[in-house]
Amino acid sequence: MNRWSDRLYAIVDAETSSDPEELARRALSVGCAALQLRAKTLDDQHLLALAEQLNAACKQARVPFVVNDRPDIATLIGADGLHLGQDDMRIAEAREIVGEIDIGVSTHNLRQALEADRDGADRIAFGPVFETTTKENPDPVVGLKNLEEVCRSVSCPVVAIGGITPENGARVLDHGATQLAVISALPRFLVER
Ligand code: TZP
Ligand code: MG
Repeated sequence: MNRWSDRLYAIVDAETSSDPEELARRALSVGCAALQLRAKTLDDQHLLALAEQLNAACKQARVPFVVNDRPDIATLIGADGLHLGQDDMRIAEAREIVGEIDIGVSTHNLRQALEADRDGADRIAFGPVFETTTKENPDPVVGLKNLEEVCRSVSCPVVAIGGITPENGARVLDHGATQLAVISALPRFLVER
């Protein structure tokens, strides 16, 4: 455990991490509140194998495991959550496939956040809060003021994403985010104390 463990939504990105299994193992051993697998370019066989491995590790650590983009894979492996983007399936359609597991939705402005909340999202991700180089063609930076407004306006938990580091993490939490979703700075959040 460290000071971030209860608030860290660790995203293991198969494209940018040289060893996704090792990174996931480390996140689970130091401590995180949830772990998501993001793999935009892996073929289905490798995605399924990696998702199965991380899901088993998460189950053992009693940490919810979330699959990005793929309701079919989430269902097949028995994941705890599914994460959808603005261009993915709608919540109601995904719900038909995944049943009662948690569904999160990426949002980039107040309108999208309110819509996802109204449509029954179990959590929303809001960002990019700061500049990020991880996402291709990211939406405009939303900043802390907009984050605070969204956190005040929706009823579901808000996970802040985009450019979050150990240096700015406390400020992001102070503006109402429930959790910090982190990709590139994840190893830096995993120092033991
Ligand atoms: N959605 C908004 S920003 C982002 C995603 C997937 C990337 C976040 O990556 P990082 O490296 O933590 O800035
Ligand atoms: Mg997506």
